[in-house]
Amino acid sequence: MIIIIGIKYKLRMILLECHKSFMIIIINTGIRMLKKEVLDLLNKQVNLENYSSNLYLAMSSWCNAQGLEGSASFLAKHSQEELQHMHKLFNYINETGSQSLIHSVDAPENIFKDIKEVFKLTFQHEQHITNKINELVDFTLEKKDYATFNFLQWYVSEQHEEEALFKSILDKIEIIGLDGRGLHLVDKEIGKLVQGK
Ligand code: OFO
Repeated sequence: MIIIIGIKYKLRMILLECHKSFMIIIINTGIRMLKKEVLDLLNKQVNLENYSSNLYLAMSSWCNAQGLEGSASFLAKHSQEELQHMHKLFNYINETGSQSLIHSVDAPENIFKDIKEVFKLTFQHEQHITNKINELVDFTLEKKDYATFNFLQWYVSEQHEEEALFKSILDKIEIIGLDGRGLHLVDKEIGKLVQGK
């Protein structure tokens, strides 16, 4: 007699147990796999987070070349955070038994007009990311993928914080200005954000 339990989802483990004339095959099914359209969008987001990390790293490098150490270390740290965002998505996808796909990413800008342009671009980029996250959230609801919808709430809150952070830096630049010692003061203020001072 053969009893097979659970063949609905991805096969993870097969345990054979022989007992006299009975053979029981237990198949541990793992958890639900993602719908293909949801998976495709999540994979796009993985690569977008990777791009964000590279973009902020390129900005950090530019700041460093200008002697703007505070901004350089702030952006390098933020580049690391973007990698964490990428890995969080990557892990979620793989935990569902689906496969996260890593693609090549476009080269980011490397040359900027001034520090104001750098932070204007970061703010615009974060707004773009927020739109992408919102599209994903909408789509998961439409597809009734409540687990992914729930998972994405972390990104919704994170985007709110990031937009507020980059907007506050832009405000500082506006208030202090970049003339005379302004640039030095701005850079110092941005550097303080690394230690959360
Ligand atoms: Fe800066 O944002 Fe990622 O998600």
